[in-house]
Amino acid sequence: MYIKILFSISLLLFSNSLFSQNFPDKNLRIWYDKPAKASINDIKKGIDNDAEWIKALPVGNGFLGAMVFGDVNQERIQLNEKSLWSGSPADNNNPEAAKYLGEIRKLLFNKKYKEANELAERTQVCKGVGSAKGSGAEAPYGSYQTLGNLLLDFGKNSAYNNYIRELDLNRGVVRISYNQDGINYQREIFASYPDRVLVLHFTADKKGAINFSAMLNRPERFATIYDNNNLMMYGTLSNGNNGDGMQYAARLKAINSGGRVIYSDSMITVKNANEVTLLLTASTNYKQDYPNYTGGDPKVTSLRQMNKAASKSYTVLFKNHVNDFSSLFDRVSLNLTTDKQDTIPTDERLMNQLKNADDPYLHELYFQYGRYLLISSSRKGSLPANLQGIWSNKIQAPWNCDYHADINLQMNYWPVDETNLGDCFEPFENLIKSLVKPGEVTAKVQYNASGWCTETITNVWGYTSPGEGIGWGLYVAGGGWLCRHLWDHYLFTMDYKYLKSIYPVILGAAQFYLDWLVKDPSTGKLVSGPSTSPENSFIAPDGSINFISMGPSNDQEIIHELFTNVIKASRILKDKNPLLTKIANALQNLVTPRIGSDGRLMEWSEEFKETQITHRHLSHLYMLYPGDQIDPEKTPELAKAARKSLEVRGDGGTGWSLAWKINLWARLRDGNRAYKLLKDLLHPTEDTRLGNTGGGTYPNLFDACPPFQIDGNFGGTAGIVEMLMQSTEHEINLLPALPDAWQTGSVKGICARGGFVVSMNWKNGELKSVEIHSKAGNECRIHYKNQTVKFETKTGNTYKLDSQLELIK
Ligand code: FUC
Repeated sequence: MYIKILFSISLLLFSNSLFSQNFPDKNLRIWYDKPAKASINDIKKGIDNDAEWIKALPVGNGFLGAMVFGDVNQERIQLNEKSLWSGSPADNNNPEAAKYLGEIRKLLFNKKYKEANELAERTQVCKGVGSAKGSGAEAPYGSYQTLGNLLLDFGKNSAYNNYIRELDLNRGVVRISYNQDGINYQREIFASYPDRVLVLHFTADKKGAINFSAMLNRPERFATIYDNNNLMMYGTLSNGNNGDGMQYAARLKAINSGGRVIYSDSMITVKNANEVTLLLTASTNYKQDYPNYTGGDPKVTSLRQMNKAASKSYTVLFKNHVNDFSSLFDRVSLNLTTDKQDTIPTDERLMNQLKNADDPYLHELYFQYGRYLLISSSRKGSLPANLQGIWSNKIQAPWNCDYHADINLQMNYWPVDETNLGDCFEPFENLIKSLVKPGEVTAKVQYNASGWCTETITNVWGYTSPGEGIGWGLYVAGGGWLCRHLWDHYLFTMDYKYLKSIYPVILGAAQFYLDWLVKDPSTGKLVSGPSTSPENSFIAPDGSINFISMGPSNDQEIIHELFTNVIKASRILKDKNPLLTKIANALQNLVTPRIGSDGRLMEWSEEFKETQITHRHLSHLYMLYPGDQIDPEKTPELAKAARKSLEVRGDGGTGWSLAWKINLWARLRDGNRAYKLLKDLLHPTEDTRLGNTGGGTYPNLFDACPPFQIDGNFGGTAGIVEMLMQSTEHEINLLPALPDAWQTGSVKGICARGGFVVSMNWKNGELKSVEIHSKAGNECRIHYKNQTVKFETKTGNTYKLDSQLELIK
């Protein structure tokens, strides 16, 4: 391969980019000309309507989340606090499991799949009720739960006009405006990270025109009281053992100019005010081996937060929020169309796609919305984004709204570094670190192994045991997959201190697999098992349907990648741990996936027929994406096999499955197919029934699994990056999968592995110029079409290359 070496020593460029003139920043908004129905009388009776909830607009600061309905006469703000979980820590490790491992492996090696699966189902699942099959609200596993509702009654019934409800993506603010009885009203709502408060600001263009009552409620387990000049809602959730679990408190305060504010134990009444600011704070006594959750009294914590926020004016709160939010959001801009006309409400835009219209502006919006959602649901100090980010209106949430480590949790963080939101990674890092201790117990009890492991599901209580069924709950590769993201974050940041802090975690995971892997007696090679290829099943030669086998491709790929990364990390850190020799030896002896007789990449070590050929999971394609062991140019045979697998799998599936496919097709350099999948992901739907097909997008642009699941949003955002730029630790590949529909455009501020920030523009499908900012002073290697160049960089400097990949002086 020919690589041109560019000399950049004297070519250091503008630290303040001139180039940015080519990137018109847009004011992006999602907007509607009608409210989502608040139906607060139904809500008071405990009747919720998901069909309206998926029209409401989300705000969040990583700790607090809210869904704003924007109804005129009665408003509903559905509330969340990220740590609000029922349940409690529990021991679900199965002490009987380890002694059957040998027998199950033997059965599998002897191709007695049915017997092995039956024995595994009896012996390898967790002890106790586990996640209660995704209905854990009253079990120790628990469920993430809604904090409740802020319900506003404006006491009016008259008609209104000029209605607009919008989410201003650049500022992270929801705005509602309308005219009623000749008066122009406006509401502004945001969740502030610096001030840890939800803020609602009400104005009108006529004095004394603001009247409403405000209540707090919850579907269960709540009381309200007047306390310290606040309306306070508080309660205690179930610990899953018929006892008291987590405590929470939420506080509401009204600050008025003009008129009056009257508090009672059940509501706040605002009369004839000119302007009102409502502040809402909330907290729980969550305490776990996790930074920042120290278990304080939530009534005290929420009061402290309230008093702090209330000492600031609305203008200051607004400014603090916008500065904070925009400092993250504005790092990246994407332009796929010169059409800045934003005259079509977002729900109509979604529907218009059915008329087969290409709408690159919608793709820009969707891309940036993913970034908006990540900033809103994952901030330093908070828990990571769960299955619904931070937004759930349920007491029993779908799948407990937990953390699934067989794709979903990882997908939530696919766009984090690429889209310049590395600051939002910390909650994920901390969750993974917090799993080491309980995961060591699971490794020991369940498998008699050292190191740590975790499986398909986890919650805020440190759950690392398998689930209750082998088909979906047994997945020892979960921990290894999580570790990919710890290492990958290093590749983006090149932060030595960070690498040091995660090294013991990835080494501990590798240690587990060293104990776990066994020699296949027929080949002498190392295989993982008994294990599943996430949630897929196969038909054994005797016709039985089975989940577990030895050496499923996904396990082998993940373990291979982990061992490789641990060795790389050890070299950087100059670690000489004796385990490393063992890891290096095991790596040499590890089975890697094969291509089957039908040309597909094999999902299992044998050519089994899958029960469902179009299954939503794409686990064996892990090494194509998120992994990087398959590349059309470097490993063309494997790439061809992966393509065949994808073709046969088809284009259907859940939202997250479609999102994964965007990334996979982009990695195969097929921009038009990736684009097709993006359009499939954006297919409008209002179906909220739990299912494993029918993915699409709700009117508020939330991803439909269905039901709402946020992974598809994040996977979609990551996929758009993959279409425009791909990177490994060695190379940045520009416009690798540009679809015909995006022939002209620009992107600013996306990040590449190796510590680079990339901005570029292209016209008629051809690169015009690219700007590379070096954060770590690494050598930069750029690939575009069939050209590769490389040049030295200095930390903090920016380099500009023209369409021929020549450095511009
Ligand atoms: C995995 C998927 C399901 C769903 C659930 C939360 O188990 O197979 O489709 O996304 O996670």
